[in-house]
Amino acid sequence: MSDCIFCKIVQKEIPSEIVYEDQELMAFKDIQPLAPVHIVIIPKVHLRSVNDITPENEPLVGRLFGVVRRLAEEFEVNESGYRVVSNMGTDGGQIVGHLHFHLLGGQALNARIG
Ligand code: DGP
Repeated sequence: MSDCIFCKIVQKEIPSEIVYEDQELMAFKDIQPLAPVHIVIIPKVHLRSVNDITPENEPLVGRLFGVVRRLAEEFEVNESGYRVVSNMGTDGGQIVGHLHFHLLGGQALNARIG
């Protein structure tokens, strides 16, 4: 998608602090961190949100969660705890229309949702 910020990050047209990359997945530090550890994990293929996940790409999303687990270890929040969030649509507060998961940790997070 030519006008998608995260597709531009995938294409390296926009610089980002990449912390993981393989053929299908990428993870980079959020530009507006909400916690000491705030990493965005995405599939490189342009899916708009969780709503776009089909049986065909479920294995990819499963693998993405394996990356989340490894990043939690690498950034040393696996013991203390962390949160994985995917915002969807207007009410979900989604700003960037490319499926992504936030990995947040490094401090006690407010348990309240919304
Ligand atoms: P949301 O769509 O509400 O789940 O949040 C999108 C997140 O993406 C937000 O926390 C900020 C981050 N973000 C937006 N643009 C960029 C960018 O150009 N670079 C990086 N690293 N993060 C970005």
